[in-house]
Amino acid sequence: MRVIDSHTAGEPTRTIIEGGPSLQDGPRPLSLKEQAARLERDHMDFCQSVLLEPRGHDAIVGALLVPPSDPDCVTGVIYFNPTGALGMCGHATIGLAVTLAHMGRIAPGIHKFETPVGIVSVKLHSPNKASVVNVESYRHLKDVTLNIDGPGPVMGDVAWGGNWFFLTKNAPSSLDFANIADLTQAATKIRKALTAQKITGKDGGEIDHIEFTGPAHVDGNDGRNFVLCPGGAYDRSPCGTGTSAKVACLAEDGLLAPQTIWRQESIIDSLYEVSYQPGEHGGIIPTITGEAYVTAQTELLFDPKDPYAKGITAQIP
Ligand code: PYC
Repeated sequence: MRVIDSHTAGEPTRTIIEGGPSLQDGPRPLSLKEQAARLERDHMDFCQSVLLEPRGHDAIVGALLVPPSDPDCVTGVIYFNPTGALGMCGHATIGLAVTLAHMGRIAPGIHKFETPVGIVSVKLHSPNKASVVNVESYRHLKDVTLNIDGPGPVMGDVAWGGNWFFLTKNAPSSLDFANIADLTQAATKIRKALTAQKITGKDGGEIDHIEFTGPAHVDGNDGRNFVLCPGGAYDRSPCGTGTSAKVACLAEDGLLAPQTIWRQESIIDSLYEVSYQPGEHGGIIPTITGEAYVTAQTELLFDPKDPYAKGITAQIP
């Protein structure tokens, strides 16, 4: 299997160039959403073997390239992590654009990618910098109170940015690199409480990303976050879909005007610039700008005698 690795603002993406599973095998072509469901149903061993140790680690997001159903798109893509498929992924879309440029498949300019939750357009500014015009993002629930054993009630919003997020304004510890273990533990409790209290996104969508937000550390920036991704890994980048969800909440509260730049820091101090235009259905269309770098071109080998050929699956919480 051939892969190209990149990182976007510190968060890794592994793009599968050759050797991924085929998700189409019936008489009727499946939509990308159906193909993502099939990836989760039938190919979790592929997702885990490609991403987890000993070949990788649980923070990597995979990008499986598939033919687009819309001929205007350069490619279709299904993002996945070791626990399943993602709807959209902001950092991986920037990473994919930079990877396709590295391969000579796209040049600076505007390109469309088809994802399971809709078409996104990507402006490649230079070999390492891209802006993603994301799917329409919106707040679904405001000021939800969750009861958590230990810390007590936690209040937050439920918002969509291409994935479902629970966003709180009060982090349990300051948003510092040194507190990642505490933040991870607190966010994991919140995710469990959301499930136990049956709080979901629209149409029962699972809220699988938890985002603590707070003030920026650097003058001139606007905010900072910590995002726990599905599974146990935190996002090293400011999370493209998470910042889309955050900006949707700010817009709805009248705290950020259209076309105004919001500079979002991650827990490792990396940065995205995000702005928005009003969407057609009452939400916003965010544009996320960031930088990515290619880190490796690799052939992955799978020896059937290797007891860990399918990854160290005990890493999945
Ligand atoms: O950038 O949207 C994102 C993302 C989601 C999960 C990891 N990164």
